Amino acid sequence: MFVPIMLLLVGLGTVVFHFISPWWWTPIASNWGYIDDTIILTFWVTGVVFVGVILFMAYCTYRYRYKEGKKAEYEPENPKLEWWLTILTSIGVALMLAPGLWVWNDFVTVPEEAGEFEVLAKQWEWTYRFPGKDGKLGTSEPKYMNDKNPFGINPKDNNGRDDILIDDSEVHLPINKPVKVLLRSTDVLHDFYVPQFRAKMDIVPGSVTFFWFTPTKIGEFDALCFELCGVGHHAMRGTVVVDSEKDFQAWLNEQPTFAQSLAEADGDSEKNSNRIFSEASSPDRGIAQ
Ligand SMILES: [Cu+2]
Repeated sequence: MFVPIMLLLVGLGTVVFHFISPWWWTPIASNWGYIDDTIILTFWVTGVVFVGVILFMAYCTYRYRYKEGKKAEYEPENPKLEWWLTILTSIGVALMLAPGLWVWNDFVTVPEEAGEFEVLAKQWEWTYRFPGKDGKLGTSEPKYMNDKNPFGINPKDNNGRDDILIDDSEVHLPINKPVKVLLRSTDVLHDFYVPQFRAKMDIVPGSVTFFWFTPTKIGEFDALCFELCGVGHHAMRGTVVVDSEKDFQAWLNEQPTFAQSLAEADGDSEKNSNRIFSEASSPDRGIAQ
């Protein structure tokens, strides 16, 4: 009796712990309730199977326990049972995976009205860039990166001159506005993750990855790097502040544009900034990676 009772206790304990566990997700602060729904569905499917298997094992270890003179039968094939197992397993796996196809499709289909901003990751900090008044981010390339142009914005691209640079780990976003997050890295793999937004994406040097979401709660949230990226990985943290539209605009207006930050970097002179433009674009300038 010992084994069946222990099995039942393990099953019961696991289920009870799942419901009273002190570890659960932080309250959601974005539109991605779908992500939670699919995980909860997975918990249900795997939970039902787990309880079923435990009960079955407890029953078998009790019903077929050792008895004097009883002999086990050898039955290597049972097509009927195998069919049932195959069908039930397929239904379970399909239930877990199929909803993900719809959710993923949504996840990579950015709404047309979405705004955008860029996250630039480097060991071990976050910086950000917003499009300026023209609504367009300027093109960027590693060859333009230097001390005065850490974002590597193409100085010849007019779309980039009014880009707003956030050379700080804290970024603000307006509430209830869908936003496309473009992700770049200057060095190694990183991953931008705000747990409350239920959305994250790897950042791959040499390419621009993206995801989108709509912040739905005003507040301050931790942005974590979710890809082991070196000894400072644990400290690679940022802050996303979700503001009302008014507060967001007020904050954004205080941030320097690319043209301004270039001028500032070169002694507040617009004339000098033009010189940097031409310097930065010469091919032999240092590349930051
Ligand atoms: Cu990182």
